[in-house]
Amino acid sequence: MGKGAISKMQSAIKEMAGAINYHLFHNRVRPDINVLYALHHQLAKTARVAKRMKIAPEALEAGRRLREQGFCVLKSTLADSEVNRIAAKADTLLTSSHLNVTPATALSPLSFVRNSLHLCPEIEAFLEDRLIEVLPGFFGSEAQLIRTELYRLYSATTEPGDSWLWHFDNAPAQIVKAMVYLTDTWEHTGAFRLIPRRKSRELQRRGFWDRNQFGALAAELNDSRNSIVVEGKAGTIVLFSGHYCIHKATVPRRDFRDVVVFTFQPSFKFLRDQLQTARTTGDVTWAYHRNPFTGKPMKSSD
Ligand SMILES: O=C(O)CCC(=O)C(=O)O
Repeated sequence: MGKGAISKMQSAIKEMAGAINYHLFHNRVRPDINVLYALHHQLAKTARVAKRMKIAPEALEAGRRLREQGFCVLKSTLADSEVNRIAAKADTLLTSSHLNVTPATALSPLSFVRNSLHLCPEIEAFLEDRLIEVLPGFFGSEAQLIRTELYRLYSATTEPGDSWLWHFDNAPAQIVKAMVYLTDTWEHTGAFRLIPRRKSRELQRRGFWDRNQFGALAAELNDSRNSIVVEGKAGTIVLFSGHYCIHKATVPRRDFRDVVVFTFQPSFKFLRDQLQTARTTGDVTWAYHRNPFTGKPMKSSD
């Protein structure tokens, strides 16, 4: 067999393996990473059961909603004055010329703070507030914080690409995000939009994956009857699965919108105990494609 034929066969095999992986895991993450995540999750759940730890009924209920619909909205129990104090600190940082603040541009009307957990430790109050208690209700195990993002969406004259387009996160099924609004957020001030799990899966089965190629499905993606516009006052927490739910950012028509987004995965250890390390080492800047057992980066896809 000639070299050309061998390389053709190799790419056909690779394509077939990719298709099987997509069919099984509904993402384009490498199969070994998906399998490791599933195994890690099962073991973390077993460890929690073995420790006979109870999960509060309210956390179980939030976990059930998150599993069934792919999202759930929680209200912070922090006092308004406390939420305002955290939001004011975030505002000071986001509008400063600090080295770790990346300013907005015309193509990307978003400013963000790198090392946000370190520079704005006040945001941890949202973890203590609801998330530490609620996440085991979803995972059935402890949770680990793998990424923290603090950013502001500005209004713009054009709708940019990237996160402003309908998309799935190319992440294993075990990863969830918690977006906490730091400003009162309404439809016209850049509310987060999401298509619940069942409809998202239907659109995926019918061909939606690439945010730049929605073709015949554009009308359905943009039909407001299919999506949820998450509105809420500062302190509203949107827990969602970017793996299961198509979602997008929206350019505010007025003002701006500030959020902190925490990304979590299952864990064997208490979240509270891991935070002590995060506080001393600065931000937690994990990407999705890591070995969940060791934390070592793995090539994202082939
Ligand atoms: O900030 C937003 O509204 C969208 C966030 C998003 O697309 C994401 O976290 O994947």
